Amino acid sequence: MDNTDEYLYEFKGYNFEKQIVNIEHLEKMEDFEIKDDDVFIVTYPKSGTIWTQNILSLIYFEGHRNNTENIETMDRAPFLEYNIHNLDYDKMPSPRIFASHLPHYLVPKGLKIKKTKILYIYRNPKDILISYFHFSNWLITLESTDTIENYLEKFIDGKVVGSCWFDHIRGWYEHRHDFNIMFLSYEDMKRDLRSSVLKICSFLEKKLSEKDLDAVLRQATFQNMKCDPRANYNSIIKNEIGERDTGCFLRKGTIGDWKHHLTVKQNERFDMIFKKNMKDFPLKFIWDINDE
Ligand code: PPS
Repeated sequence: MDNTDEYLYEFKGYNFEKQIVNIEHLEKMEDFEIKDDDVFIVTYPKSGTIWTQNILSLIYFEGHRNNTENIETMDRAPFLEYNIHNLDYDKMPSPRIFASHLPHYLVPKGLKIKKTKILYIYRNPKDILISYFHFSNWLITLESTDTIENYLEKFIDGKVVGSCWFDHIRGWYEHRHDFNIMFLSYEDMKRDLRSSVLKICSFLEKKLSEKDLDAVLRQATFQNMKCDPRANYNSIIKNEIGERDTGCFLRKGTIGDWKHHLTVKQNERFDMIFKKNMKDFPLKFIWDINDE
C-alpha cells in the first residue's frame, strides 16, 4: 500500500489513521521515554480499549471514582500514537496511563527495558469485525464500506487502521516474554467484570477497598459508560473528529453480535481463515455468550 491512500498511513508495515496521525511523532516514538510506573493498555481496535481506559482511570484516580473531577477518558489515558489533545506526555503525573493499538515491534524501546505493565485486551475477531464495520461507517476519518461482505475482505487483508488482527495478537503473544504483560479478554470482562477488575488490580498491584471496587464496577458497566460523557468518545467524535451519520461509541457491547450480521458462508470463510492463522494459538476465544 502506498501513502496516497486517503485514510491509511502506512508506517513500517502498519496502518495508522492518516487524518489524525502526526508523522513526526511517529518517527520519534521508538525513543519515547518510558517510566517504570507507566501503564499501557494495548489492543487491536474495537477490542475494549475505552472500557479498559475507563476501568484503569477509575482504579487510579479517586477524583474519577467519586465524581469530583470531570476529565475525559481521552485525557486520563491518552493514545500514545494519536495525541489528539496535544498533551505534554512528559509532564503527565505518574503513573501515566496510555492506550495504544501499536504492534509489538513499533512500541517505544523502553517498554522492553523498564518494568512498565502492559495490559493486552483481546476480543473474538468476529465481534471486532462487526464493531469495526459500523465504526468505520460512522467516523469521517475512516473509510466507509457498503457491505459486510466487502468489509470482511478488507479486514482479512489488514487494509484497515491497525492492519491485520491475526498479526497483531500473534505478534504480541509470541513476544510476551519481552514485556511485563498480562492478557485478558473482553469476553471475560463481560462475563465477570468483578473478577476481571480484581485480576487487573492484582497485576497492577493496586488494592481497592470494597467500597472503591464497587464504585469502579458501577461506573464501568456498559449502560453507565454509555450515558457518561467522560467515559465515551461521542462528543469528541461529533465535535472534533467528525461523523458521517449519527452513531454511538458504545454501540452494542455484547458477545456474539456477529451472529446477527454474518451469513453462513461468510462465517465459514472466516472460520477457515481463523483456523489457518491461529493454529496452535493457546489463548481461548469466546464466540457466544453461552460458550463454556
Ligand atoms: S477503539 O475505537 O478501538 O478505541 O474501540 P474500543 O474501545 O476498543 O472498542 C469499542 C467496543 O467496546 C465496547 N464497549 C463495551 N462493551 C461492554 N461493556 C462496556 N462497558 C464497554 N465499553 C465499550 C463498545 O460498545 C464497542 O463494541 P460494539 O460491539 O461496537 O458495541
